[in-house]
Amino acid sequence: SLAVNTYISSSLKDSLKNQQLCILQKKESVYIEEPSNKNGVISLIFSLKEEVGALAKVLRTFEEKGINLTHIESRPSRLNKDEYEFFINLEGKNVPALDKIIKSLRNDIGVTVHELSRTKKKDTVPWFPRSIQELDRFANQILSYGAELDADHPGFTDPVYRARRKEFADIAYNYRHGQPIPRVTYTEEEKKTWGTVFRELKNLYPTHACYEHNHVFPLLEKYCGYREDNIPQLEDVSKFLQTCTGFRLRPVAGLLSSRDFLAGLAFRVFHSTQYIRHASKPMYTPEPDICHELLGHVPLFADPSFAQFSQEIGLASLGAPDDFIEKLATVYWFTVEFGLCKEGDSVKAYGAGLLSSFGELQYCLSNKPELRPLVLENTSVQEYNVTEFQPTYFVAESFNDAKEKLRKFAQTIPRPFSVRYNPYTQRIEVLDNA
Ligand code: HBI
Ligand code: NLE
Ligand code: FE
Repeated sequence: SLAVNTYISSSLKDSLKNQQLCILQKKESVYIEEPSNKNGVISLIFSLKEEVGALAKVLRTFEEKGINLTHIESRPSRLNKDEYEFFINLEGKNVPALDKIIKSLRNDIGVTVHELSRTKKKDTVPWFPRSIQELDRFANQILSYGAELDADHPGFTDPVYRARRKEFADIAYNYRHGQPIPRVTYTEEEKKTWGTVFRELKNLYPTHACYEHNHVFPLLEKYCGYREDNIPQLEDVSKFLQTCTGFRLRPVAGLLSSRDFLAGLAFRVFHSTQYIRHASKPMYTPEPDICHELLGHVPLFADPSFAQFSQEIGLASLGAPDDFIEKLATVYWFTVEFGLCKEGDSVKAYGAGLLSSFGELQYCLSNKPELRPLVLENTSVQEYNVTEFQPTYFVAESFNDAKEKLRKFAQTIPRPFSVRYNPYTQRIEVLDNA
């Protein structure tokens, strides 16, 4: 079992850090220790009756089990005049062997052994939420483009837009699990931006979007108020998704770190922005906005198989090492966000970043970008930028092929424990493999 132990502050670094994404609010993260104790130093004190060869006998036990002593001191015992005490340090690489030695010293040779310390290896498992309520901790861990805007953002010099973004950020910061998502009255300008994006995309979907997306879209029009003249409310969409697949939305002020974002998926929670892109650039924005979430992501979360797959990716990410998270986020980027797949003789878009940008949706199926087959060994280490049209896309044999590949990749995670989600308690159960 994993003991919550040390608290070290974490820098929210992941693949997005290369882009000029600054960190708005850093928070201390809790780290838990690895259950095994592979390279720690172990200190023991044992006492022996003064007798020829007594020490040698004990040392031979360590030798036989291949355990290296790094330090030894002796002193006469103060309690028992005819005894000596030995203080030793040894390398704690082979803990099971050591446990056997201590047992044998005590039982077979009759030595008194005091275990002083097992200083733990500094290797730690990153903190991860164990219950759905704990997702509340992510609220103020937003990478750039939260309430503050970077200088190159189209809304940077627009004070009205900036004030509006602050209102949305406050909703997200104050939101707690279980509350209804506050409804927002969108301004005429915001509705106009949505209308443009909605109209342009709706024209492209029949020819450019994958089957699954086109299949669900009419349901969202029927049940969630998806219309050119209406920006749907997150609360209504969240309720709808819960009836389809148990996925729910929670409002977020901006881009989360990959680790936090993926962790939400383990609980079937999708972090969704609520603000809309700046009116001056409807056809493409680098950051997620309500158009991206509702038009790009939501349709697929209503699909049971995609929902299951998304949760598996989330579960695989919990407590995973940083380099694995980076790779997982990269394949997520080239599949869930920017993936293309074959459908009969044609190629279609299933990536949410494509399905929410009428600029990039047209571009990705033009002859301009480079298309490569989806091979995760290559895809997982591909560099990418997050602020412009992608120069390269990876094409899966089918939407299911992409899901299967990413699912297999997620199962390769190096972790000394496994996790499963208990939907009744909405908690993660950790199974110790050590
Ligand atoms: N944060 N709010 C938010 N929305 C996303 O879609 C999102 C994110 N952080 C990272 C991310 N997506 C992915 O591109 C991967 O890094 C996991
Ligand atoms: N470029 C997308 C859009 O304009 O809708 C958003 C991508 C978010 C990762
Ligand atoms: Fe996205």
